[in-house]
Amino acid sequence: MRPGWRPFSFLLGFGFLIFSLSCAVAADPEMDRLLRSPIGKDWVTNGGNLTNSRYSTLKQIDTSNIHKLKGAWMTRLKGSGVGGKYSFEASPLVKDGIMYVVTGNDDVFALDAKTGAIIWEHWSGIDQQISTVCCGWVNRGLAMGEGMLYLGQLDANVVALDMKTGKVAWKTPIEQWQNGYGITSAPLYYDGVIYSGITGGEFGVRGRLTALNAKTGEIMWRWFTLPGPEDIGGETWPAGTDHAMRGGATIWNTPALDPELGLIYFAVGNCGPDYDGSMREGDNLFCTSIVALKAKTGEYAWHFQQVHHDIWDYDAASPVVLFDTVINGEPRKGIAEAGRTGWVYILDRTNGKPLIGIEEKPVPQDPRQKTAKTQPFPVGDATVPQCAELLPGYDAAGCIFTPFWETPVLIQPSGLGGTNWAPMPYSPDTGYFYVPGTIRSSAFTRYSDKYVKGLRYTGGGQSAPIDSPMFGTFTAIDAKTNKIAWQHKTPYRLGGGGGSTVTAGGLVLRGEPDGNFLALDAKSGKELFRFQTGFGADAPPVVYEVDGTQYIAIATGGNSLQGSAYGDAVWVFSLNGQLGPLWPPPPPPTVAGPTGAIAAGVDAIKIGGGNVEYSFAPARTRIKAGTTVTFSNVGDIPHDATALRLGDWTTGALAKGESKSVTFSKAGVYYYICTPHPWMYGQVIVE
Ligand SMILES: [Cu+2]
Repeated sequence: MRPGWRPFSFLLGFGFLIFSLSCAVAADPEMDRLLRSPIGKDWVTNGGNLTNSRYSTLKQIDTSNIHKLKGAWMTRLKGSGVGGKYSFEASPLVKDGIMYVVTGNDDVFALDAKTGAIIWEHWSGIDQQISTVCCGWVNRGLAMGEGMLYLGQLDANVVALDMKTGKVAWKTPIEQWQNGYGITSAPLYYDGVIYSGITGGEFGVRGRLTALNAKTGEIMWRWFTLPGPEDIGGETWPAGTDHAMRGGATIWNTPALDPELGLIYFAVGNCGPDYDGSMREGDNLFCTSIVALKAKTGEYAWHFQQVHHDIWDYDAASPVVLFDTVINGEPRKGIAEAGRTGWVYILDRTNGKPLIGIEEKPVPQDPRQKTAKTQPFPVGDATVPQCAELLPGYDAAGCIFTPFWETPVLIQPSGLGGTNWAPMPYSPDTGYFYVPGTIRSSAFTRYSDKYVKGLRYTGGGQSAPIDSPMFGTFTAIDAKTNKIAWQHKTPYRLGGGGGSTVTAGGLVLRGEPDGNFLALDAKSGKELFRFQTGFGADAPPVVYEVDGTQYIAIATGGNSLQGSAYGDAVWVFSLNGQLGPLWPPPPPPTVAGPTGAIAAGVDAIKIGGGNVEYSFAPARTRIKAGTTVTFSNVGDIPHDATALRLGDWTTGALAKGESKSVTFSKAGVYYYICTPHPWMYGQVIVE
């Protein structure tokens, strides 16, 4: 042995001792233990535990007795987040008999999980004028630890509340909403750190994961999803330009974390500008990717890109799911994510390599869009159709990865489909993922767009043709093969809101946009239970236990993008519940286009009124030829009215309070949309 090794090894040993001491004093060891454990009595983080698998080990309620389920309680949250501009998608958290839930207005309520009585409430007081909300006012949930609750707000603040009182403990802006940023994802708490994503992919932002000290709110590190020229991935953007600095790549959902591997995982959203790839030649990392970082330091570990050089708004927006499996007799550590492409991407979470197989295949090219030569095609089945039919009035239709330029091209998947923000659970009993999907065609077009800080920057648009069908699928995907085990066609689009949860009692639990809460047999898909909640049921359920009784909870408050009935209710079910169903609310639309009665002779159309924001009122009007119609923005964010077919007119962007008039001289049926919010439809019938 060489001299000099001894003091060196002594120093090493000493360093190790300090390190283990600092590990031993975890800030909240009980919470860390619950987060690492299978999901039991408490539901302590958005995805149930660090895996995001949403698999509850509770089995008092099972396939044999689910038919006896009734409402245990239903509580209205005092009008918080009620209105067409909001979505209620949060997973309630439950710990020690208390439920914590956040609404689309970032308001937080603590409820007695047994009775539904409100214990405290925290009103966010959030600025109602935020003009950079992309896709409805929504908050997907909370995190908890160290006696605090954590939430990300639409104004890009991360906030900590005292769990006992709801009082603000700290508040950290991780960006400014005026620059296009916001937060809609539930944060993740683990080992003294809060991890938060950020939104703004439609506003030319630079996406990032932010790690904050859970005790103080201090920002510890940031990892940018868009690399600088010298960073890993920097070569996938054109040299000498700064397009990467406004390339979107936001994080829409809660990360997962593997404490043994020391890695944090998350899905990254679409590239910006969404539909114009002409100036950003290259694969554009880390848009539409699954990324793994070292959880302590934020150092890059690996990535897998689902769509190269995205021009279709094909986010990876659903939370990543960690699962363990056996393939060819070998135990493997898996990670999976359901994409907007309609595929589930299944990888080895130690290294990011495909676990089952994903092939790079040549795809159609358009040099103007600088399309990638190949795209990844996962082995197995897609959960939604990936080709669009040609419809009257359109020149072109194509399949997934078909490019487009200024002439509209019909493509599937589109809109919120295949799977958007909704979570996908995994059951170790069945070995299935449960995947919600949206089926809809849209016409994609590219136009040139100028980047202005804080304004929309999408470089094109997509809208579903008038009267074209919109519906969904709910699919069990076998994790060993990536093939469909069973599939239901659903009357409404799934995968925007919603999502499901699976239990050791053999049940898959989910809401339906028409207000129904459903329980299915996890193995066969057979529907076992259906209960009308009275409001759009577009949130993923959670499962918990208090005093020996198992409960199932779901937030029912509708969804602005689905058009499901809004409200402010939390429903909780149990086997000894006493409450029956409510009257069904109006169902969401199943074809694209304007809805509602045709107003006679109305020539003043309000945009964004009545707290609905994403609407024209009246949406349909019948007028005489030669009438001048005035469009007025009475909402909070910029809107427009732009011809969809027949004619070529637009009001241009109207800020709050602005109006513009359009004269309709010729008879005909004129459809229009709001270009930043293409799910807003209007119709002028001219006679
Ligand atoms: Cu709009």
